[in-house]
Amino acid sequence: MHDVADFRSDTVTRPTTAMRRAMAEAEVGDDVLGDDPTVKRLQEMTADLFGKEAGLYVPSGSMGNAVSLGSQVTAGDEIIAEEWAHCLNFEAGGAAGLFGIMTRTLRSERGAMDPEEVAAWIRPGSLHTPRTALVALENSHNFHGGAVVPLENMQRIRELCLSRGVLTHIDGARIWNASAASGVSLHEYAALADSMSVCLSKGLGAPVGSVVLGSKDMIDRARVFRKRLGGGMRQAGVIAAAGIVALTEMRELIGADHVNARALAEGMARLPGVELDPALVETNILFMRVTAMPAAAFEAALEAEGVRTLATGVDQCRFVCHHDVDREDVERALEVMAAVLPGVN
Ligand code: TLP
Repeated sequence: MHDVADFRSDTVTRPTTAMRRAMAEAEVGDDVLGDDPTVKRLQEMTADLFGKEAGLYVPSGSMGNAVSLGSQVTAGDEIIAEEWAHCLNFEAGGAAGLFGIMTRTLRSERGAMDPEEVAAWIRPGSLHTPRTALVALENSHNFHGGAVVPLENMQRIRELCLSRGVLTHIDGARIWNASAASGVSLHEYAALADSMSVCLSKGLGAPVGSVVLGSKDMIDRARVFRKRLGGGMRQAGVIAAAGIVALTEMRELIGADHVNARALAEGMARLPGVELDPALVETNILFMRVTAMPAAAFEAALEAEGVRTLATGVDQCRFVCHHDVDREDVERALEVMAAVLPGVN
């Protein structure tokens, strides 16, 4: 149990002792000049894990998506993405603001867009219409409650993208969670992507960093965009070392976060004044509706008792399980909720 049970996000995880040790001992060089051995190792390890030609270490998931889009899509071209895609909703408008990218958003069934609808919206470009350059997928899907987008759905979209000359990007910030929950391998997912961004600093617990994956050529272009955005880091081996520990030691622990999230959901579903379907909790994220009080008041009431959540709407909160919350934290959170929700006792 922790002093504060922080369910706001899996981004709040602190580096483990092994990570801090690796950081202290990291061999470093100037990565912008291409000679930080630890960064190189992290990039190669990640690329191998996913069966991709090359990898590029970037400071954040947002930059991972940004360099993937910026290096592959020309201003005025359009991308198709699910309406709640992180890259369009929570990255401060980067696609448009940085690169002049047009966006076409589609509704979905728990993050899985209808391939027929995607096909209908792919446009070759004309005197009047933008050209569709890329389809962006996200798995697991954050704002669909950590839903795992089915492999077959992604495969169908990939096939039609290939047949129409359109690129595919996967925001795999939580691909570890998707893979652990579905049993689909990292290679199988990555085979569907021209570019993919995977985060080390969410479920895997590294303090910072993401890796962009793609062909050698794609990664060379992405490196230019990373530099352009100010993301070229010098002795970055100090942080990349924690990423290596994250990849080697933390992936196998991720299933425990899913078990905790399901237990939290099942406990919450028994409370009055709360609505959610625990059966929909597939990974480490859950969204719940609080009907007994405004979500902001609920968030504040829990905070006062050392339990943190994120109000994501007037009547909605998100809870995320991760390495730094354990089963006791889950039990405590349920007790605190029972105490603050009116009508329980
Ligand atoms: N998500 C954060 C917030 O921005 C909402 C969170 O707490 O979940 N892709 C996906 C699917 C993400 O969930 C996030 C972060 C990112 C990209 C961006 O990663 P960072 O925060 O490293 O820029």
